[in-house]
Amino acid sequence: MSIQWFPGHMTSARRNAAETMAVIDVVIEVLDARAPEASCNPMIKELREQRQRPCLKILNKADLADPAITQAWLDFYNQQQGVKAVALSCKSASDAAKVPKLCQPLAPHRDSNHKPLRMMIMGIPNVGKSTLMNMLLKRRVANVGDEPAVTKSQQCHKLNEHMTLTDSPGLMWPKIEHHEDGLMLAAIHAIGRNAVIEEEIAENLAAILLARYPAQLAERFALDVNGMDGIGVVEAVAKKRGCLLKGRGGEPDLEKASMILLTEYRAGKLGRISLETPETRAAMIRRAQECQTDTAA
Ligand SMILES: Nc1nc2c(ncn2[C@@H]2O[C@H](COP(=O)(O)OP(=O)(O)OP(=O)(O)O)[C@@H](O)[C@H]2O)c(=O)[nH]1
Ligand SMILES: [Mg+2]
Repeated sequence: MSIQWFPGHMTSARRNAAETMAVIDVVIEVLDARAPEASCNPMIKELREQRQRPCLKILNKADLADPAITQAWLDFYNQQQGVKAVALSCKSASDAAKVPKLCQPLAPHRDSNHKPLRMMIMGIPNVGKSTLMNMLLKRRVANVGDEPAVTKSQQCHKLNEHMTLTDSPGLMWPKIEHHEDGLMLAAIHAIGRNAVIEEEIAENLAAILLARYPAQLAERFALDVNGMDGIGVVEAVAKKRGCLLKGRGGEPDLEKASMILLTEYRAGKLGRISLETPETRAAMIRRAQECQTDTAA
């Protein structure tokens, strides 16, 4: 079943974003460095391009992502017109402090009291937008929390005499085209729990870990992962962590084990792990196109 999550408040959030887009100079798009393209909202691109606004793409939570893969993504984005990309961990004050200086060259005509540089932070839920806002303002103006859709409305603050900053609610889009994207977005916790089946998300995460980070997976859960598949990993985690269904003859509690795998991955306990690379993404798109051609034939 495909994953879709577009709760009601996002319709008004989209409308408000379109209005604010008319009166800002630079979009700060916060992505998740572990799945940068999956976390790129096509609706934000469309709103930005309608108004021809330049964009600073922040690959945030870089502390949780594979550094070599993050570098490959930066090279990918820095070739795009009107885009500057940087990898940061906005939980760190010194990283967040780099943001205004990176935005300034994107709108060189906006640098005075008369013409302040106006920036809007956008992105999908739970990527760290409000964390960045609070860090830059050096006070807690926005609630933050490790769950999607904490922020429900925009707020604008003066950063200094010649800069303003708007935080906005996390935005999804009405139809996620690739099922793999939905699975990755759920794994990084950008999608509400009511819209996903955790076992499916954990199984897919386990399959990615088996393919690309088997040593980290084996070490974290003390497993011999040879010959295992995704669901086999979830079952093995259940056994290792004593997650058994009561009164069912020692049957593994896959739901509980799935949450353990997801929670530990999200917290970085398996190490710095990226879910997609420019190559895996290109292959995924090729597969989808081939599938479409086959269906049309
Ligand atoms: N590891 C890590 N965690 C981060 C980073 N930035 C933010 N977080 C955490 O990510 C979670 C979400 O942060 P928020 O700032 O609330 O995210 P948001 O994008 O405003 O989320 P919504 O308002 O729900 O759209 C919080 O638990 C933050 O502490 C980072 O650079 N690294
Ligand atoms: Mg927020």
